[in-house]
Amino acid sequence: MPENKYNEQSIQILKGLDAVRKRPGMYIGSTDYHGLHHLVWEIMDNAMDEALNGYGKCIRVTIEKNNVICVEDEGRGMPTGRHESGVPTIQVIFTELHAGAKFSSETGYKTAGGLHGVGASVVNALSEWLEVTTCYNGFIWQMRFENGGSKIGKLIKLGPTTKTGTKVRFLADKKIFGRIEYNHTTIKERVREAAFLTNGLKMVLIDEKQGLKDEFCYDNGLMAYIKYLHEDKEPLSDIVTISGGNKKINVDCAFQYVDTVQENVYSFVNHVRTTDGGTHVVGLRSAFTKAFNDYARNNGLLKEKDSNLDGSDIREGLTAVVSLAITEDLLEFEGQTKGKLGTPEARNIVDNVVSEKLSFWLQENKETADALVRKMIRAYQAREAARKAREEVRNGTKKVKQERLLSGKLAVANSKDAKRKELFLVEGDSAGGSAKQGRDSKYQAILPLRGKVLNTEKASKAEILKNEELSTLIYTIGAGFGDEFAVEDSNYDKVIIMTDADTDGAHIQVLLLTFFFRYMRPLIDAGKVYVALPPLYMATKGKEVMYAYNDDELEDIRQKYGKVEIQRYKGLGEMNADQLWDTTMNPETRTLIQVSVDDGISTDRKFNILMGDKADIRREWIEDFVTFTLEDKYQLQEG
Ligand code: TSJ
Repeated sequence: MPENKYNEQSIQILKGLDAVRKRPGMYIGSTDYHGLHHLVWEIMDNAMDEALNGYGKCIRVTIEKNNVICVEDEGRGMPTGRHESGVPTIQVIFTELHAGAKFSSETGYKTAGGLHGVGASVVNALSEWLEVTTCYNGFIWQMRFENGGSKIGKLIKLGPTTKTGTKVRFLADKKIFGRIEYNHTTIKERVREAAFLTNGLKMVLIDEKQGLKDEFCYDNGLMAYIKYLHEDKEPLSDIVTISGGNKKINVDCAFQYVDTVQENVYSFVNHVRTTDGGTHVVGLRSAFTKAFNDYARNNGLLKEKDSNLDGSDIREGLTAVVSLAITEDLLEFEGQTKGKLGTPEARNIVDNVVSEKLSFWLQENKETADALVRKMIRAYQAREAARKAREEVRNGTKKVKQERLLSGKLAVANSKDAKRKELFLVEGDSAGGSAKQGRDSKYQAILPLRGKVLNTEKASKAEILKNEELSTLIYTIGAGFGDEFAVEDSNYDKVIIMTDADTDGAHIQVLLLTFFFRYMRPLIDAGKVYVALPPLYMATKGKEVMYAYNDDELEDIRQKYGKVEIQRYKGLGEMNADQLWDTTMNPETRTLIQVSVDDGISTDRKFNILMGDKADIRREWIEDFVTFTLEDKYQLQEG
């Protein structure tokens, strides 16, 4: 029972927290891995707010041994006075939904609290316990909540201090989240990102479970960010940084061109990623289009008869980070997930700031600028060639398409029901043979892949269409690729990558996932891309046959059955058709790993590293590949 009196207001409050516990998804999106980490982001964002407004130079995040999360800042502390209702303000902040905003200063910058943030009370509602300790006005204060905020402790004055700052520790509720397991890499990337976005702020991550400590602090964060993203890339320009703006909107931008075809524009508003861009990104793009076209014309690289360079050609190989600080009164967000900036003023400010500095930079660096423009003209020509190739294909006869499919030795599924059909991409002809024999031919199609899959991180669209394996894959799925990919046209509900559980198999997985990530991203986002999980061992005892998918399972079988005969599968080809069906393909018994990507920058970087130029870095990553994918990118699901 709460220690405070049960008045009408506290009943209201408990109802609010109860609503959060009843429907957590409404407040944090989901109760899986993402939802759990959302709690950490929420608390971190509050500490970041304080730093963003200039209070405190260090934020420390700790993953404690028992999965308690601790976030500490060196800000002003939290106000310890009483709210007009008579209860401590801190209590209101942690028990009343959406109370946070009311207690922040009106004119300052705001991070997630003002965006899609849900408030500290939601974290409290979803925690077994939460404890806040704050040094404010010369004293240390502490308050503790239990059981989703339903048991409220007293605000206790612990003693005097000369410091200021706030520390929040909480244990997420396993009744809500099931297993409480934080991902070190996910949290580390977020902590690092925070440091990139706030010059001079020291971000520390301590992982007590793994005994790891990381510190990130940058004087020129955006430049360091680009350097980090381009670790293994061949640069075509220096890293350029641009800053400007007015009292209400501050613009920081950094960019660099590298030797690839991808465009990567990462945008932030008040330190929160705007995944869907918005007016600031529109302004940035418009500045690049204008500045490069002006430069190309003024310097005779585009003649009068030539048409302007297209924005998409100008942005090939460009990585840019644009980070805005906007005062609360001008903040506007759009879209379902509120990931898109709507503030109209942001467009012109970014456009003006970037245009001016970019034009100046181009004039000052003519050699680089000329080389970039020549590359853009080549990009335009390549795009034209790819468009022609696509048109030929689209206008081609059925016979041409049929030949393409046959050349890939696709074993089609008989059903026409795209909602139930599955496409297995199988490594090698021999495994392909077993898969064709073992499958359910009504719903399962098999496409064997021979040899190496093309590395699409470096390839142009025209090269992809020329590549037999990938063009067959594109026609088989039947929904186009690249910008024109239309997931609703997919001939299959699941596309399942089935490779051997060895390094070669992992490499083929990476190459295929790179292709899906870069050219059929909506297929991944729709949850239609999977990796099959074949067993590593077959154990037999008399007539009984058992399969183990990892060493732990094998050990379990040994414990349970004593002496068993064990066969280690080196590849899918060693399994006969029945075994392959039973263990890996039968929807009733198989385990599939659904591929999902965090909308993070780190994902992009991983693909860059995996598929980029520097073979030595790549090899290291590939050797780690299985752990990397299981922890960071794949979520296990049955069925
Ligand atoms: F999320 C949270 F509430 F639990 C939380 C808040 C967690 C952490 C780690 C830090 C914080 C936090 C809040 N750090 N610093 C503050 N600052 C204030 O709440 C504050 C202090 C002074 C004034 C003022 O106008 O004097 C205003 C505010 C919002």
